[in-house]
Amino acid sequence: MKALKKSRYEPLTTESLQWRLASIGALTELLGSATGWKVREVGDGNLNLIFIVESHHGSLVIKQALPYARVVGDSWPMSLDRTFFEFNALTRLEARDPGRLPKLLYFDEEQALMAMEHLHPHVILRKALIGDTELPHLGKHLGHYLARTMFRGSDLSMNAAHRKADLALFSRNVELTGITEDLFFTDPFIVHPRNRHTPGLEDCARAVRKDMDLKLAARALKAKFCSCAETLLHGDLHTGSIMVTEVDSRVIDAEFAVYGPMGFDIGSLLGNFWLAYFAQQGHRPAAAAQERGTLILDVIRTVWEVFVAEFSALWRHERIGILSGREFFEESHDPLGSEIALEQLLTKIWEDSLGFAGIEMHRRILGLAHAAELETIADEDRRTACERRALKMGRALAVHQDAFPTIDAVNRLAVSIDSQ
Ligand code: SR1
Ligand code: MG
Repeated sequence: MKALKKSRYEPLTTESLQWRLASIGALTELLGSATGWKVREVGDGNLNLIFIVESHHGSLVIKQALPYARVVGDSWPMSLDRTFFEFNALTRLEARDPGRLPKLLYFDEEQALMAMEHLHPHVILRKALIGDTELPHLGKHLGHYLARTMFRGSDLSMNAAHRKADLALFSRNVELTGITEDLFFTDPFIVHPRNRHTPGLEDCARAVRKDMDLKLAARALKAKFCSCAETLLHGDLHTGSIMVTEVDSRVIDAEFAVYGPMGFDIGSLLGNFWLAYFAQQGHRPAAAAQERGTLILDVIRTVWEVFVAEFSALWRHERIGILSGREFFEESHDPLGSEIALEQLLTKIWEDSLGFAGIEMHRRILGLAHAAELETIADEDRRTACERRALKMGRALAVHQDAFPTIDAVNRLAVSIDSQ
């Protein structure tokens, strides 16, 4: 009989980290001998342990998976495999848009841990959007990131063998993909014990569960997420998965990576920006909320416009994959056909993105995992009012994905709902 291999996995603690990782060269090279390390646990996400380790020589971050979902506790067991998928996603996404993710320093699959660059003085984007941080480069950084990772992880860029091997690898990320399928596309639209919402929204939650058009949209978008393996997604690209300073933007937390439709990452991100927009009235007086809101809408516009420009440039100059279609167009003296194909693809990505954004806005208000931009509004009546407006916008996007010709048209709808 084959003996079962006993895993050496053990969660780290602030006390044990120093001696358990003392002999890892990648760490001592940066931090010096472990006797001089100062360790603190700073994780405030839904899943993992996050330690910052500092010494006189430098600092780094250790991220370790727990065998359960931290946000719920050990009643929700979870496999440790997510670190393996995050490691594989991180290396690929970083190669596709160099410098936009934290540098990886060390990976131990059995301990489900990674050591990474300590991003500082960066803060989580959710916090920056609630506060007053200037973000003049954010839209450009994220537009480039989306275009480069969406394009370069797809059949437009990769050869068949490489693309299919990656598709097979990430299709094993069943557990976390399943969480997205449930939490994103199903729970907010049914009665489920995982759901929670601000008490004043009970009528909205009930109306959502009876809204046939919205549920049809959620089902169709879930089908697209499950079956349209278009590119390697980050898989959880919200404003809590981005760290920023005024000049830098970094994408973190890629453990939900899976092959899926390009619009999923774009829509998740834009949906969270619109949530941050609707939260502003809960955080400051009307004039200041309007000013901060305008800045957020500008970031949204820039993300989309830079995405389109960069994706179009990659289409014209870097289309070397199995699905390039060059044989139909450029190689058949039909350059116009290539431009039309690009236009058609961008329209599909645009409509998908709006649909996914609408669903993300629902699940962050009615589901399990909420958005700090709204959650930190202390006054419950104000929070309820902000969330009602966000849900109205979310429904319009999910149900009428094809009704918005431009990003400005969507932003105009946001302004008009926000002023009601
Ligand atoms: C149990 S995990 C809940 C949520 O946290 C992650 O950040 C994802 O957004 C997931 O849906
Ligand atoms: Mg996360």
